[in-house]
Amino acid sequence: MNRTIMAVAIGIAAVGGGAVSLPGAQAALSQCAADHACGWINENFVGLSVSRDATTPKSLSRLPDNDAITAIANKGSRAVGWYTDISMDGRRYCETPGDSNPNVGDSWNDRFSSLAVYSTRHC
Ligand SMILES: [Ca+2]
Ligand SMILES: [Ca+2]
Repeated sequence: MNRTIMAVAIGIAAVGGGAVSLPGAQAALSQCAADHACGWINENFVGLSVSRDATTPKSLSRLPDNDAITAIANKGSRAVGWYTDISMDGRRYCETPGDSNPNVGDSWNDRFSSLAVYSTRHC
């Protein structure tokens, strides 16, 4: 146990300079409740913006923070599609149940505008 803690501490020190520490990131990911799909405006799950039940099919035609989402998680039981345009249009980033991504990357970052929770576990 002590060896594990030491290893984690060294890992954080090695990363250094990062905007967000690992303990902070874990706390932020936990902001997303069980059975929900969540999006954060900053990487490493900082700045929770949207949290939607992801156990029943539904859609959200406009995200509360348009073109701002950087980190996403799906703690629901169904696939979630994050769309680059409003009303489930444009390109789609698919998250299956249990997926999370602290930074969706340059081609998706700050582009999501709507989302859909599907009736299936895969998009
Ligand atoms: Ca962002
Ligand atoms: Ca967009």
